[in-house]
Amino acid sequence: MEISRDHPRYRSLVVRERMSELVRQGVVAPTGLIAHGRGEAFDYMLGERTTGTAANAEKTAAAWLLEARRPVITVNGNAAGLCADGLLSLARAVPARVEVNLFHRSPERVEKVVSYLESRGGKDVLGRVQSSRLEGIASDRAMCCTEGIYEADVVLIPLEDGDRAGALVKAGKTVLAIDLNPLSRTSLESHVTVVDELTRAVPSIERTVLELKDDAEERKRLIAEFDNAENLRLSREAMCLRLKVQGSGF
Ligand code: PTJ
Repeated sequence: MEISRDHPRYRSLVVRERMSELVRQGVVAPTGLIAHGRGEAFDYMLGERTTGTAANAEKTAAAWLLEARRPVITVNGNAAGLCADGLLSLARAVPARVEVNLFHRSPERVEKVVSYLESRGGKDVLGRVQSSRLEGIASDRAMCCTEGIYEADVVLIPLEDGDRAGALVKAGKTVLAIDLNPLSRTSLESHVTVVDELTRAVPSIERTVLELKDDAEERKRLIAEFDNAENLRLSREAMCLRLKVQGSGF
């Protein structure tokens, strides 16, 4: 579909077209479009901007990634479709392993998402061979890579489902989520929830990774002072304010 650059929602329409095309290619799950629409609605309520609260969560996530012994970034179809280059760049900056882990899991789709990341320059992307299981999930979604999620101490989960976020927490991992819905189980269960749109959050986390590389003191301060319940409360408050003061662009 031809999209006019003058359209006020140009970027959103372009992203929707790309996600639809990636559904046709089998990278994004059909229901990934529903998840994307839910994300768009929450982002609208945020004013499609990174709040101060989200910026602080992004800094804290960067600090955790740098403090980790074995950091892993998980990637599903939506995350790959929206932000493959950004996530691979962040993984190189930390450095962290990248593991494809899907909600709608089939060997064919895992292969498609891994290959898609490789076509964008991803090296050593994990996911094809998943021989370990996360405790607490009955289905195949418990499967993960031994040298990836299973042995990770810190896991960044963009757009994760609640069951797996909870299982990762129970498994003793420090869980960093990127999720525009401050009410989701993933948001509530994670240690650090970045309530921001993925394509804004990931470059912001990477910028802080570069800034904090040689600043262990600031990393420790960010981690010690972070309170996820308060972070989520402030994120909900930002949405309420936006709804009350419609169109103010505050
Ligand atoms: O590729 P698969 O098979 O692993 O499936 C991926 C999806 C996303 C379909 C699957 O994990 C799923 O159903 O997720 P949920 O439970 O719908 O959760 C997705 C969360 O991400 C929701 O809370 C959305 O609000 C949020 N979200 C959607 N788009 C974005 C987002 N958060 C940040 N940035 C976005 N662009």
